[in-house]
Amino acid sequence: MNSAEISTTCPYCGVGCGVLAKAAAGGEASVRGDPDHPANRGKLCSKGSALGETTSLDSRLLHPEIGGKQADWDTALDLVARRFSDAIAEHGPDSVAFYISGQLLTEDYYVANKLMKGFIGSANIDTNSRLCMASSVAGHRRAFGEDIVPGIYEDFNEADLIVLTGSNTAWCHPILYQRMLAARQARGTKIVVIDPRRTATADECDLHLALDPGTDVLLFNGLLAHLARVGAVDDDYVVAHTTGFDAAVALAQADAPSEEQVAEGCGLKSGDIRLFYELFAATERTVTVYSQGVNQSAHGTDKVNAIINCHLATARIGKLGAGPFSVTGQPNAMGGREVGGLANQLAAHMNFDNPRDIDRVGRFWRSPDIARRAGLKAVDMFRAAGAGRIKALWIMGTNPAVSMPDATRVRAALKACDFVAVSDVTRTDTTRFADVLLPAAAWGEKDGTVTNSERRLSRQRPFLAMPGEARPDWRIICDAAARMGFGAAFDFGNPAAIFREHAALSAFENTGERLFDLGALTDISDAEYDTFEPRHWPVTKKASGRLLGGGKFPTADGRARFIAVRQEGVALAVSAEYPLALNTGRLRDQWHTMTRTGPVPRLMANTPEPMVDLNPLDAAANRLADGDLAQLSTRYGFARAKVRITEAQRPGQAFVPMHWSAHFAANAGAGALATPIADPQSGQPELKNVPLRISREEIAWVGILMTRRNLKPTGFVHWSRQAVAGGWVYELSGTETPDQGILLARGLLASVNPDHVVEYRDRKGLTYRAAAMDESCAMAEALLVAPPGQLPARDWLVSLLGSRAQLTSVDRHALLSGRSPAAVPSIGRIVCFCFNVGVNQLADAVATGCRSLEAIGRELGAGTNCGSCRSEIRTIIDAGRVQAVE
Ligand SMILES: Nc1nc2c(c(=O)[nH]1)N[C@H]1C(S)=C(S)[C@@H](COP(=O)(O)OP(=O)(O)OC[C@H]3O[C@@H](n4cnc5c(=O)[nH]c(N)nc54)[C@H](O)[C@@H]3O)O[C@H]1N2
Ligand SMILES: Nc1nc2c(c(=O)[nH]1)N[C@H]1C(S)=C(S)[C@@H](COP(=O)(O)OP(=O)(O)OC[C@H]3O[C@@H](n4cnc5c(=O)[nH]c(N)nc54)[C@H](O)[C@@H]3O)O[C@H]1N2
Ligand code: SF4
Ligand SMILES: [Mo]
Repeated sequence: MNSAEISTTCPYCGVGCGVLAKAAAGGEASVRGDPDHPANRGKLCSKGSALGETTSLDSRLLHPEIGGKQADWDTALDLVARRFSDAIAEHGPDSVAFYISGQLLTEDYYVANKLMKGFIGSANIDTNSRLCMASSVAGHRRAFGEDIVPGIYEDFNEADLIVLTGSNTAWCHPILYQRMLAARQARGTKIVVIDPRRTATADECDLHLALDPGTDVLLFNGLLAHLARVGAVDDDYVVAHTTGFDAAVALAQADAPSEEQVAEGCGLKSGDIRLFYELFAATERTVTVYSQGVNQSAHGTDKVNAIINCHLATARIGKLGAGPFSVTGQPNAMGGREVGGLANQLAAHMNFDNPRDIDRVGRFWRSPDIARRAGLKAVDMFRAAGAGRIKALWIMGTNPAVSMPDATRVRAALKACDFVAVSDVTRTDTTRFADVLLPAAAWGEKDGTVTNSERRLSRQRPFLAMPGEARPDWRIICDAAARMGFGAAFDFGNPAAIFREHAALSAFENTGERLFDLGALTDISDAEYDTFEPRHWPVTKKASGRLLGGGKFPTADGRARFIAVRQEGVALAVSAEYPLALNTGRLRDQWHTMTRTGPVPRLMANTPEPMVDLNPLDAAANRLADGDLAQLSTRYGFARAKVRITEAQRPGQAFVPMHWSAHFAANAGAGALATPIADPQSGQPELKNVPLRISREEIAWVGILMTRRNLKPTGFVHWSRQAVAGGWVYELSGTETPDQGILLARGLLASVNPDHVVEYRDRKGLTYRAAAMDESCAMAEALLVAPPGQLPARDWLVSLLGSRAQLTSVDRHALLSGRSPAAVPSIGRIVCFCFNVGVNQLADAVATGCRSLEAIGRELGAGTNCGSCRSEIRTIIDAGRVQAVE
């Protein structure tokens, strides 16, 4: 569509990096970091820099579908509107629901919320932010009276101490992490990491507190008690600007009377705790960053308030280099909070607990019947759908069949629900349940605004044409609203018109009591919207970046509130039956349910298979070796994954990435294992701690299929697949006898012309090797089956898939004999994604004298761009000698 470079924003994490993008050949895009965007100043992480490879995916949804068959937009939208209207007429507004997402732009989000709360008259709209930011929202509201992140990114550059708690920043907010490391270099900023795992983030820090899961409240209560004890409290500030200090300190002291008791309760050394407390007490410029290790907890809101209490006590809020800082996950998590996308918010930071807010929003929207009370939160919404109380459900931009806890029950609910509409850009585990499927415009095509973690609004701009019949989400929602009889209120010509209304609502009857205020943008013209430069809210005549620094808070009395909290027990304790604590989270190169990052070979290279991380002691206790297939069970469900033994995992704990769906593996989903038990304040489920049992799967055969085809194997105990250049690699394994396994695996080979297949089977029926060639004698697929641990090297075969070169007789011979031709050196698993450097190249460089990150950087370039592989490179250097792997 557009051959000129346009400036837009990365659609992945809440850092909100600016991207310069343009269309390239073959539907791909070329992208680079926007040097002028204040969030990233030209840098991009591994995911951002691979964006160009995600735009040409062949799995895009191109047409609406009804019951799995292509339909036209009018018929599809008529059906959605009719099913919603019928349900509302028959069972009332609370019989319908929307489940939406931080993938949506602010304008999409605004109209979805307006339709449900203002016009349908129910607040049954919730978002995947319930699984993500809800505890931070609740904690902010309890402490500040409004959902405010006080700080801005500049604070990371200006801090002398950065506390990262429950945040794997190096992988999940990589560009912010680079800022922190730059501050460390420039001003000696100390970094403390609080995380039960030794993550890549912890690899670079000054102090790592590997606390027991879920014990953050105790740790921060101990800190508050320490601050009070050593006279580090700013008494003037506390007296002038806060309430509740005495009660909070009293409870903290009762909860955490001494460092020894904190050490005992958190599973830490008291010396380490003292070090942290003393550092915090002594360092004026302290930023505490928190993310899902804090939010995704049965006591997430208390964790947030325990942190904020310590910042209030020291008056370190909204000051240069000082403040609590909840980093957002999704590209528009913050925008969703602004429009009120959560079931217990109203709109523009107004709330259901204030009748004047309800009245005000109702008048602004000219609502026929505005919702008057909070709606169902995600977990309850799916329960209600499963129980038949939700008759029509519309899911937009999220994949709950994978990402919701207790996912098996969620799938059953989707199946049971009378009517499910899904708007997505691709097929997912969730779209399988759609009665109506609506193809949405994707990143690169859609047009609107997002807000990042530091409250900075940026534009996403299109540079690609919408493929097929795809339409932007805001338009799909407005068209459905019109068909439900609300056309006048949804008659928006473009995203700018929606944005103007959103800005006007934020300023409506707002004389300063709501800090979220875009008043100065109420009259933004279409042309100004097009050229909008990134800026922080509030956007008023006297706006600034940081908030709350002056000590005035958006509460009734203008004071911040200390919240007295105590350490509660974990939601579910480990037992003899389920002895391990299962933690779930993210990998460096994957995004959520992998719909966009999974098909990109470069992003799959670092961790190609679903795995479970275990401490060596737990592996040994369960007779598990590295690479073994394990069965994982919790009281909610089960999954399978390959064991990865690592000292980074503490004994008694396991870690499974959240990413794998049924598109990429059989039964490897973390969602099926996770508990729906949620924080009572925020309704955010505990996704970081569920009791787990692990056992060895007795595998009798393993196989590997390399193919150009996009297959969905069935009937296998375990399979997973990896995108590679030219196709896919499938890992297969089974408990059947090897000859049965061979039979099963052979069933996957295409019905190719037998003349074009070469195959070998040993006499005992234990191993099998075959290759199928295309018309020009290039390898179209290859299958290897063998007893566990006996598969031959495959790198060279995988490379043949990509190169499409003719199979030489040497190749065929090598294939059938199970030995790779020596000429193909393997670079090994990719470590540095930006420069495509593998573990074997790094090992070679170390062996030939590169003994520092800088030397490696000079030699191979590795680690010199986004930096997210630096800790892994350091580990390789430290190991000194690494076995080359094929
Ligand atoms: N690569 C990548 N980056 C992403 C995403 C992605 O999918 N992939 N997703 C984005 C989104 S939506 C989000 S929400 C963010 C999430 O970003 P993060 O919150 O940084 O990521 P997680 O891996 O979910 O969890 C963070 C850490 O919390 C730790 N943790 C677990 N339990 C506890 C506990 O009791 N206390 C403490 N203190 N820590 C604990 C875990 O061990 C884990 O290392 O990432 C964003 N960025
Ligand atoms: N066990 C466990 N579960 C978790 C977590 C965890 O740490 N552990 N983390 C939770 C968190 S923090 C989050 S944020 C969620 C994320 O969970 P999901 O929201 O389910 O994850 P995504 O894969 O990002 O799903 C987004 C969907 O939107 C589609 N999409 C992308 N762009 C658009 C668009 O413009 N319009 C439309 N209509 N669709 C679009 C994508 O194709 C994809 O199917 O997972 C949560 N679940
Ligand atoms: S840090 Fe986040 S926003 Fe920036 S490029 Fe990486 S994924 Fe995108
Ligand atoms: Mo998230």
